[in-house]
Amino acid sequence: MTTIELAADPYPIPIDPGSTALVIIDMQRDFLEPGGFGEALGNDVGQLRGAIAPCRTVLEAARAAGILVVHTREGHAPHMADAPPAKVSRGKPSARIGDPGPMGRILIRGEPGHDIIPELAPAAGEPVVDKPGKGAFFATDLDLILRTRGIATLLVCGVTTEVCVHTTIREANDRGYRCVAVGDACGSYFPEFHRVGLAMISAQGGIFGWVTDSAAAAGALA
Ligand code: TIU
Repeated sequence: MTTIELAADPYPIPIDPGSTALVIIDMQRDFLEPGGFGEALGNDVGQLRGAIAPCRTVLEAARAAGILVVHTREGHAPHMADAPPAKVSRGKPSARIGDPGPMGRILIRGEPGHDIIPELAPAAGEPVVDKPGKGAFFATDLDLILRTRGIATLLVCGVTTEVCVHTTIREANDRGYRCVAVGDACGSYFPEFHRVGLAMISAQGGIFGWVTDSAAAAGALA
């Protein structure tokens, strides 16, 4: 076991690459490109693009270091029997989940909008976890994948900071994983929610985990 120290808030965290996974949350066209779910909810999708390059930096470092990389995607089956009406009917979006859009049916598996953006396309052999909810552990086999590989620590990137990244980190923390959010590799439609979302993770001595940045994470894995 090799241990490396990763600079983070609220204090540096020792990392064993052999028991560490990179989890990239929902870097899908539906959230990052015009015409998808994020825009249908009334959001400026351009707010998320700053997370792409930092995500790529960490992804390349993780691949070079040989650590497990897991990608997640939020979405529903074409029949939508897994889409709770309470989720589908929420708010006043310009298009609802399952409606046709320029990238296919909104947030539906198999449609172009559901794909991960090309810049962060999964490599062969990297697990892609399809999730119906905001958290990546709910109704998925993520916990089984991580435990099977002996993973204890998660580096977490993706979108959006205060929604799917936060929910996943909270779920993981309760399951006993050490979570490190890679702050600049996360993004929100609301800069203030991004800032406060990260602060909420590392506050109180790291109540949900740690926060680092892409340069520190990539440097530690090099
Ligand atoms: N709306 C929003 O901020 N996020 C989501 O609906 N899903 C994810 O965060 N992936």
